[in-house]
Amino acid sequence: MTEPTLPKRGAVIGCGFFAVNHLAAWRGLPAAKIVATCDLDRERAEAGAALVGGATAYTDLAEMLDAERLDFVDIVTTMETHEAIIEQCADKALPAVLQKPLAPDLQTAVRIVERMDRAGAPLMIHENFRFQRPIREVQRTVARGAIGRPTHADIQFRTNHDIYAKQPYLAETERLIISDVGVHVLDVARFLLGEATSLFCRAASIRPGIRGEDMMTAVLGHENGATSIVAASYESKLANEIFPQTLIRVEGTQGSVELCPDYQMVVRSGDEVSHHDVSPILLDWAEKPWHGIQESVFRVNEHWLRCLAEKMAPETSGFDNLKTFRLVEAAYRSVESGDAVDPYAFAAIPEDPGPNS
Ligand code: NAD
Ligand code: 89V
Repeated sequence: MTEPTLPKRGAVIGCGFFAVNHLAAWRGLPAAKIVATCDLDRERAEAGAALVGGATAYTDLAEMLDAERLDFVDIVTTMETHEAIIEQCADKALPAVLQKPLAPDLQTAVRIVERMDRAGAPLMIHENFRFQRPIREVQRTVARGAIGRPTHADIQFRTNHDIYAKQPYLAETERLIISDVGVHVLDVARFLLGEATSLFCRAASIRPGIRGEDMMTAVLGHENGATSIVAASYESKLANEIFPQTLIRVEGTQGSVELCPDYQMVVRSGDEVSHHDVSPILLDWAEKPWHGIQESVFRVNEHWLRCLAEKMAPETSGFDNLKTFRLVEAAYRSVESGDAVDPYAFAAIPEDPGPNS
């Protein structure tokens, strides 16, 4: 008789604004059990523990890592804390999921990925835009050849939603939209069109009183010959506010696929046009308009558990996300210089040595 598969024992580090979605998503996955939460703020740690039920709340990471028998940790803290937290997890060779952005800069991001690799501990970056159902459907349409060879993509995240209300740190950070949501849409560009060999980016700071840039437009040249326009804005006063939706159009030699407002996808394949409702599932704990992102959190967690069980590299492994993060860094370099940047020439990053390294 095969042994029943015991749930993987996890801990969530960081129980602030977004962690509520991680905790709710873990609660819905029987293959995992969150046995501990940790936050510097005791009230937040205890609220997180209560959300999953039966977990122990800690305010000291070292104490939790010593006291608990864990199979993985899920780190939901802001980027400036990531390297120190990873250091402690790597010392225990603990598999870790780490929220985006991987780090404040590419050098730190490389150190984090290499530290976990040296520890032999799997690392996945919680980069969830590519796990959103509508974006998966666009990618599936392109991948199955419905539009022929991709030639162009337009990927736009434009909003005037008050993101600062729940994430006040965003108003203070020097690197704002390219780091915060540019990392999402640049990852989507890789997901849809593959690696980029050139990048030109412009940015602007529109909203009075914020420190960083809140508008970005990048033009990418991809290895497959396609061009993408990847843009994001937190100061777009549009007639139809669609936060947090990403609008996408991919054109190819045989047609096109468009992700339109309200999760409506239109495909032209040859002379045939079809319409598809690719709305995210509204999970029982989710609420609009965040439900698309919330479902993607569930999908990321599901993927992580499968990777742990099957000992396979996550789709958004640390090594993979370095390729996205290199585009973030290249975008900042391009904004600064006013020139296009070759991401490959601009910075070397380590390749995944593979499972038997
Ligand atoms: P937050 O500041 O609300 O919460 C972070 C929490 O981590 C705080 O409560 C803080 O006390 C705690 N913390 C910091 N250092 C710690 C340590 N060493 N040990 C224990 N606890 C520690 O931040 P947030 O808005 O929840 O964002 C967290 C991360 O999630 C950010 O990187 C953000 O970019 C990301 N995020 C992702 C998405 C998405 O996946 N689409 C959406 C929003 C935010
Ligand atoms: O999804 C995120 O990473 C958030 C955003 C405001 C872009 O939704 O920071």
